Amino acid sequence: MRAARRTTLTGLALVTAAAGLAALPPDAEAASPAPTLTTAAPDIDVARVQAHLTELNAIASRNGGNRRSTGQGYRDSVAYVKGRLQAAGYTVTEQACTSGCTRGAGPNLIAEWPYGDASKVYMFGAHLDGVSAGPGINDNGSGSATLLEVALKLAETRPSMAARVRFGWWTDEEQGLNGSDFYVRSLTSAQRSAIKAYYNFDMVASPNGGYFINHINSTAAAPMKAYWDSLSLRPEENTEGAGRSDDYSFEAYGIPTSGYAMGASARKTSTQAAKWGGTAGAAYDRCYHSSCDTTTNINATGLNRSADGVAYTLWQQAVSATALNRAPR
Ligand code: DTR
Ligand code: ZN
Ligand code: ZN
Repeated sequence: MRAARRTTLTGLALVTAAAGLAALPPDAEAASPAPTLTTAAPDIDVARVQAHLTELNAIASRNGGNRRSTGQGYRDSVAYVKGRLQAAGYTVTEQACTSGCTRGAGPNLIAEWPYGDASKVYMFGAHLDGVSAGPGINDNGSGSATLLEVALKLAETRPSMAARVRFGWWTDEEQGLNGSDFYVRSLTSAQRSAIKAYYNFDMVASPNGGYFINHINSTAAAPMKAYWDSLSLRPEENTEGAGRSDDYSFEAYGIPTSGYAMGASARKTSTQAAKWGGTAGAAYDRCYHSSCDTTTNINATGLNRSADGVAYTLWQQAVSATALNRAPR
């Protein structure tokens, strides 16, 4: 769903590739229109993100009520995300976590959009596992479903790429950031230095949430912040989540990181309630790590603003206005 007031940024970003077009007389252009290239980020339909959440909730229900990394609920979550990506044309890799993970944990899932300069990789990640207590829909179906829908939108849009985009869905985060740590540890130093930024999405639809950005004043965070600033959301630093999610695995190796979050068990201050609405003195997510973290534990407005900002950031970092490096249609 298109958020109000996003026209400012899309208007600025809309670029028609003029190369070759300017020399043509208007009638020749009309007779044989060159393909219009645009760098404007697409709108992400929040209803489609919510449909993925409904699937993840159903997967938990069929598997003892959770999607913990060692259970069938996690393996079915991997199969769901993988199947949707493959149907859209991605080559998807399951990476077994062979050290540092809980015994029996399922794999990480990695998908790269294989166009653009391979020496510049922008990664977008979310943990796909949950805790044992419940279905894990805000934590972290929200981040997982957001990335799935953005990846599908990228494959559908097929823009010209300046850089590579790689998506990661991590296993065993809830037991200590283990899947993402294994992934980064397994890369060569050359592969690590090719990653120009890693963006993390963990709890992006908290019902009483706020608008938090990891390393909000960093270069990597600039497009994330620009998008939420364009909606006048006045985002703040994600202090509650610092060092507590998979971005930390990348940060530990010196890779620039950022991401969105809407908050966990910490309580909203009165200042925050005054600027964002919601209930002062109550947790951002009262169902954090509980059985009530179901599809009803989702703030659709926050989810929509997060998903559109992920797409905006991806397009800013990796999409090009030239006709190069474009997937065939
Ligand atoms: N999502 C949590 C980690 C966490 C704790 N507080 C915050 C705040 C904002 C984002 C994430 C977190 C977990 O995976 O348990
Ligand atoms: Zn989480
Ligand atoms: Zn958690």
